Amino acid sequence: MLLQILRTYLRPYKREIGYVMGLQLVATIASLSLPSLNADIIDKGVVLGDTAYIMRMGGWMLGVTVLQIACTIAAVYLGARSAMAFGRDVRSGFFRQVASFSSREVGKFGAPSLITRNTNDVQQVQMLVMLGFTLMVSAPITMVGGVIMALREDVGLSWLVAAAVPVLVAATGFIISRMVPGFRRMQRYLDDVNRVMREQITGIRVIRAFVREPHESGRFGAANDDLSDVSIDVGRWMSAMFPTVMFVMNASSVAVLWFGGIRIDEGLMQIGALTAFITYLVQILMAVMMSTFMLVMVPRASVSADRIGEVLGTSSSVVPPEEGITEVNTRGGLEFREVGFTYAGAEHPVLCDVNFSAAAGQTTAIIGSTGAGKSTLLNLIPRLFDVSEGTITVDGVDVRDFDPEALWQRIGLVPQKAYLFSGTIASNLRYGKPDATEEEMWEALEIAQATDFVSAMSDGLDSDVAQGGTNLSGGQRQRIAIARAIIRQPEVYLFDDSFSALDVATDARLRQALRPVTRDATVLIVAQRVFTITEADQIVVLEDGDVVGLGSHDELLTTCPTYQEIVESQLKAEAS
Ligand code: DGT
Ligand code: MG
Repeated sequence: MLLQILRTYLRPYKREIGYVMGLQLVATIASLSLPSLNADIIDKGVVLGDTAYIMRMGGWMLGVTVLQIACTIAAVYLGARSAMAFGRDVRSGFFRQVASFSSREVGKFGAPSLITRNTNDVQQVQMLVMLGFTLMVSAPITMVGGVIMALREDVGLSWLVAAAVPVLVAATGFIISRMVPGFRRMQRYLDDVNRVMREQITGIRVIRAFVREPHESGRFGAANDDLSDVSIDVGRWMSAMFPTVMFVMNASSVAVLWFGGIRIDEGLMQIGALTAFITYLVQILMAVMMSTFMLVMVPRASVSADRIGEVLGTSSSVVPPEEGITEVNTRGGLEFREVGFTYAGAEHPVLCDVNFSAAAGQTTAIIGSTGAGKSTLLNLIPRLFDVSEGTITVDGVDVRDFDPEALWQRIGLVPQKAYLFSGTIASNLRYGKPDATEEEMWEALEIAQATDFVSAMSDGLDSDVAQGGTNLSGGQRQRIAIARAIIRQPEVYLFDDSFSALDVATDARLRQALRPVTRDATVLIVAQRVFTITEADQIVVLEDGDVVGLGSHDELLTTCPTYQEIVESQLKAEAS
């Protein structure tokens, strides 16, 4: 999965990657030539007292150094830019994929997990890409080239390279193998901390009300302790890393000096060659260490890549048609034909054999106890889910044959949980109609009985709305959501229990004001209060997903026992 993501998302940056590799190649060769030049200066210049030679070679060294620095800077700059662009592309691809999901897929992953995947996990892969850019070329060339150059300086000491490299690999490999499981656990505990924290923030009022703070602090404390314990554990090994590497490097430098000294004594080697040999050895060991370090990141990044790929590879269960219908000339209202629906993973269907039709200009009410499947029924119309059986038609066309945009354009949904976006009242209303004028907005607010409180807010239409609309009351939120649907002037209005948070008088006024607006539209109202729906053209009575009654208020009163029960219970509640 890692490879696949890298291949797909790095393809547009092929050219940049080529440049990075080229620059790295030049920089690596330059840095490999420096110690050998230095050795020449010492052996042929300093020892013989040839100042001109020293100046000339010194100039060369300076030039090579400048070249190396310039190439490295350019390579790091280009590499970082490409790696960041790679991350941006993955995130945007991820976002587009998630945006195409239906509620079913979002429910499968869960919102918090989707967020971590698109931030933290992408970052892990991005980090690997960045490190890869730096090391891909320089590490192998330094290792191979370093060995060749060191041998050129002195073959007699080559066994030191052969000894130091395996020691370093073994030492760092051991330390890293201790850290990897820690990394993995760290990721999981990080998830836990995030989850507990999230739950607490969203549930803070409930926690206060039920005096659960000590319990919740304990829960957070446990997750937090787990995370810090494993971090400390990893940190301990990490802190052992640097001294170990330095020890191996310094010990091998000492060994080079020791054995090199003997060889110099015997006249087999020159001083310059010795210094160059040490530098090459350090360069080789550095390259080995960095490569090992990169190898650690591979399992981590591949776990992340799997998590990203899982989302990228999930296609929405609500598939838009290849060539969706955009134009329909007839206005045929809405029809449910033998509709059945089962939630993914659920044993029993939530809706069975639902049949009814609602013509344009008609109001259909849906009533039933909680959990009867009313919201589910409404959500099937804009294809938040797709029916498991049967068909739903709007204007005589199966909703699955519509172009999604065209379908949604026809529908104004006021969800049961009125969700508002952070921004202003106006920006929220513009979700319904992007080019709405101020007059249109006030008009919609007037119908939704929201004018009073919006004009009472300090900035009117430009008043701030917090994320989720939390700075408004439930009833205020509902009315803004209703205005958002009205402003769009759809053909089909879907009100999911949208009047429940309104007092009886406001409810009545709102419905009164809605009547002229919805004259030619199909209206579906889910309601709890019988009072809200007595005037509806037809009432659908749902019980456990079955339609047990269909007709007007008066008809149902005589024919449908379930409806009678609901009416009676509400009358009794009112009387008492
Ligand atoms: P309400 O709003 O409390 O008056 O109830 P309804 O009638 O709107 O009920 P609805 O359609 O939300 O739920 C019907 C049944 O479906 C209920 O047993 C819970 C279940 N259900 C609702 N949403 C989901 C879901 O996302 N996944 C699964 N597996 N089941 C769900
Ligand atoms: Mg509901």
